[in-house]
Amino acid sequence: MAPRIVLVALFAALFLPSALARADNPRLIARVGQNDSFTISLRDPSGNPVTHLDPGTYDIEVHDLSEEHNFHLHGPGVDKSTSIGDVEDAVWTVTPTDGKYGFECAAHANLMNGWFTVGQVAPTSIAAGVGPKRSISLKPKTVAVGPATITVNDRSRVDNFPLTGPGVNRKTGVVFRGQVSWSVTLQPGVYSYRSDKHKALRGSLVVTLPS
Ligand SMILES: [Cu+2]
Repeated sequence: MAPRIVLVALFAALFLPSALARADNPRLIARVGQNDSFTISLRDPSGNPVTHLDPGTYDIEVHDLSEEHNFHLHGPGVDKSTSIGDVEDAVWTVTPTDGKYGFECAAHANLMNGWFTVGQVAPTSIAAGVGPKRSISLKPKTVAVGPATITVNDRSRVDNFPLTGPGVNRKTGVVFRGQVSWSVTLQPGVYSYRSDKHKALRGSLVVTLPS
C-alpha cells in the first residue's frame, strides 16, 4: 500500500467508526431555560414531545440555555446532567432499556419536569374499594407515573367510587355492585376519590415522577 493510502486508512479507522455510529443513532433534542424561562422539554426531530421510546441507543442533543437551570435525565442505566450555573450544549449517547425515565431541572424540579416510558412497562396495580359499610379505600396511596390498572370493588348499593385527576375521570354507579378494572395512564399530581352520595367518604392518590 502506498503511504498515503495507509494514512487515509489509519485516519478512517481512528475517526470514522464513532462518527458513523453517531450519525446512525436516532437523535432527540433536550432544551431547558430558553431566555431564562422556566421551560424544559425533550422532543423528537419533528418537534413532538417524547412520551415513549423503543429500547436502543440514542443521541440526545442537549441545549442548556440558562445559568439558572439545568437538564437532568435519569432512569434505568441512565443518569446524565448539565450543571446549574452554566450555559452549555452537549450530545449524550444513551441506551435506555424497558422502564420509566424522568427529566427535570434540579433547581426547580416541581415546576420543570417531564417523563416518558421505554419499551415494555408493566402497569402498576392499584386496588380500590367502596362498601359494604360506609367505607372507601385505595392502595397504594403513592405510585409513580405511567400505565396503571385500577381494580375497583364496589360492594355498596348506596355509595360509588369516582376517581378524578390529570387525564382520568371514571366512576362506578351508585346502585351498582361488582368489580371493574380501569386501564389508565397516571400523570404526576394528585388524584382524588370521593363517593357521590357521602362526601366524607374520600381520599387521594399521589402520583410522582420516576425516582
Ligand atoms: Cu430551573
